[in-house]
Amino acid sequence: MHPARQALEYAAATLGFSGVGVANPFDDQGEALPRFIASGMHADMAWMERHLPARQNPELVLPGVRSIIMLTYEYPRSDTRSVPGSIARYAQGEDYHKLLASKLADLDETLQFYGGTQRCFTDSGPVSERFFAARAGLGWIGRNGLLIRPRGGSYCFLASILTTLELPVDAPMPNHCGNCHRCEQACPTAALEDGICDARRCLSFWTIEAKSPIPPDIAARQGNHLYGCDACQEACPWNQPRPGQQPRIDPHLLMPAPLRHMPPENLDSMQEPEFENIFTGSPIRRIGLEHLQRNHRSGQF
Ligand code: B12
Ligand code: SF4
Ligand code: SF4
Repeated sequence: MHPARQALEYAAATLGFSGVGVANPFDDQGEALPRFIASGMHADMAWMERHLPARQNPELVLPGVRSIIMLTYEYPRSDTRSVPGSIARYAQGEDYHKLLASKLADLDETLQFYGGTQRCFTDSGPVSERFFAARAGLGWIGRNGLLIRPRGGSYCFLASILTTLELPVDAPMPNHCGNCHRCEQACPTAALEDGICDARRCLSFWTIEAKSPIPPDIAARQGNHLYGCDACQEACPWNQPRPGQQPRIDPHLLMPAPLRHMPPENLDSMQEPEFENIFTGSPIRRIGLEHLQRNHRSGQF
């Protein structure tokens, strides 16, 4: 094994990453992303338009890039209930951007030792993380648009390291969705079509990213989704618990008791200091109190 790859795998496992793979940054990404943007499926996420050139050409993100290292980091599979409503699994605990940033900085240091220059991201940069994770052999892109791993399903964060080191690439794996369409059937707002999620219909977009009021036709199907949505993952057979497969979950990502047990009336009448108290350090803080209350007023709790 390439010595840098060996060191990387060892360091990544020590830091709690569950998978590592390497892809060629210049693999053809096809037309899915430009089509997504041209048809307006990115809703009002204007930054996606700005990122498009860099997404399609990793050389613009890191001049001299030779490899893209993709990593997975598990998040909880347990239920999503908090008393005020359902919170997507990935957002129940501490903010993963911060949690993973320091681990990625450690991996950057490891690779510097081998002469590499790196840029690291997790959901934070102009990198097609699902595409490269699939190319790096970590899983396949399911009909819900997510990276599915045969031994872990889709409940994981993806992180990427662009490096100037030339590392041997991994082989992609076949798609195992077969004739299953459960994710499409389970989506409350019919947002999935041909493996692409239309953000204009997605509850994750409306409860997290949207700055405007949730439109009535979406709100009518919101159910108890307070922040994010996991319906297209809960339906997936690859996410069902299997005997002998209990991944180690970082305790920082578990839902803290004050959030799990917060009475709903507290949310409706909450003021900024209490919001800061409960949500500092959580990814939910980013949307602010006003939008969390908007989500609570519009759904069916
Ligand atoms: C924008 C965004 C969103 C938006 C838009 C969703 C969407 N339609 O992608 C919103 C806010 C709605 C969202 C929601 C969610 N998101 Co999001 N999101 C992103 C982000 C920042 C960009 C995704 C994007 O560009 N989408 C547009 C599509 C067209 O591009 P793409 O996903 O990269 O797909 C590529 C391939 O599929 C490929 N492709 C597709 N078809 C074909 C066919 C051929 C032939 C070829 C060659 C290529 C190809 O082309 C695309 C470009 O390379 C990524 C992080 C990142 N930088 O990648 C996270 C990310 C995809 N999100 C993530 C998560 C966890 C979620 C949610 C589950 C959160 C939640 N519980 O509420 C939901 C799931 C919704 C869903 N079913 O997709 C994770 C996914 C982890 C995983 N296991 O896959 C990511 C990777 C963040 C991370 N680093 O962990 N998200
Ligand atoms: S996150 Fe929810 S609304 Fe969005 S595509 Fe998946 S099931 Fe549909
Ligand atoms: S629910 Fe079925 S179709 Fe959807 S991603 Fe999972 S296996 Fe694929």
